[in-house]
Amino acid sequence: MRVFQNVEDLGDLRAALAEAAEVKKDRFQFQALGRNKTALLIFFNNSLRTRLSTQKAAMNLGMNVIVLDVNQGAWKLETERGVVMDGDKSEHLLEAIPVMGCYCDVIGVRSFATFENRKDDYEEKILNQFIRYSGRPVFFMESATVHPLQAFADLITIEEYKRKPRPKVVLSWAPHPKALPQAVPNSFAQWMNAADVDFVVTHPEGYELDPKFVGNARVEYDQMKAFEGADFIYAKNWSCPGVTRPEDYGKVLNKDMGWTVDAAHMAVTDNAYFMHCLPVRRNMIVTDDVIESPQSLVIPEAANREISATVVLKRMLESL
Ligand code: AN0
Ligand code: CP
Repeated sequence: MRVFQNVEDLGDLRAALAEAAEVKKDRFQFQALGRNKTALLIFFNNSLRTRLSTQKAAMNLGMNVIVLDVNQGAWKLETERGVVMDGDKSEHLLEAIPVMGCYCDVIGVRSFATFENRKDDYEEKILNQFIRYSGRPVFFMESATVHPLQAFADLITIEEYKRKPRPKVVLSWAPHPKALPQAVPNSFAQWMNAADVDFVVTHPEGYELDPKFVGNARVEYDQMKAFEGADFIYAKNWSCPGVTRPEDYGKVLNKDMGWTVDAAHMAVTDNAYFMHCLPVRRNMIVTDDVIESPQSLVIPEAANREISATVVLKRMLESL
């Protein structure tokens, strides 16, 4: 595997889930694969889980790991061609990327949406430059539009906890004070569409996800109705994707606290599990009692980030 961005990059999803279960039985069984190989993890944005779980995954496989926080200690990077670099940016991405490629065998990159320009974000301008110019396999650690390591971990978690062959999974928008990217809901929708689940998306009007990710998934604007009989509730805030009104891209259009996932919402489900990728703002997205309940899977989900990253790095090492 040379690029890990979309669910299709894993090929057969059942086989990938079986591989994840195999890795989970003994996460150190492939130590020899990574000997004398180096993973470089580049962060343009903050992270707790992705940073730790991906580093751990690389170590499980016997790799060496270098982590670079671009905004702490590296030169400030220009990303546009044609710019006269007389400002505060000392280096261009077009030199920095191949240089980074010299020191590693695989590269992971986190670079969030900037919300400056929908087209640039949805064309994955930054990550595509890493793919093109690094000369290395590249895996997405949350890009402008996708967070596949999270979605893979979420699917592993659903596989582990489902109580029926085809569970009802609901992706629910929830309120948040700041504008957040669409990467997590985009990938979650893409992966659920590929998995064997009954998938429903619920959000206020104006928050329609890009058709490229949401596909033909059922959209229900009445959140309570969407929750009825659900087996898994996956809460997440996202800012306006700008599908119907491009001028609203990246804006916070709604802060309606009626969408916060609380006990009354959970009561209409089929004793559903609660999921969130974290970090989560309590009593905005979800109430204390729901996230602390026995039905909350937020910690097992985070733990499975190590498993999804181990499978992805293993696949990349096998293709070197
Ligand atoms: C990010 C987001 O919503 O995409 C990262 C989530 C994994 N969250 C924040 O920036 C708070
Ligand atoms: N879920 C997730 O990716 O968390 P971090 O932003 O802390 O890496």
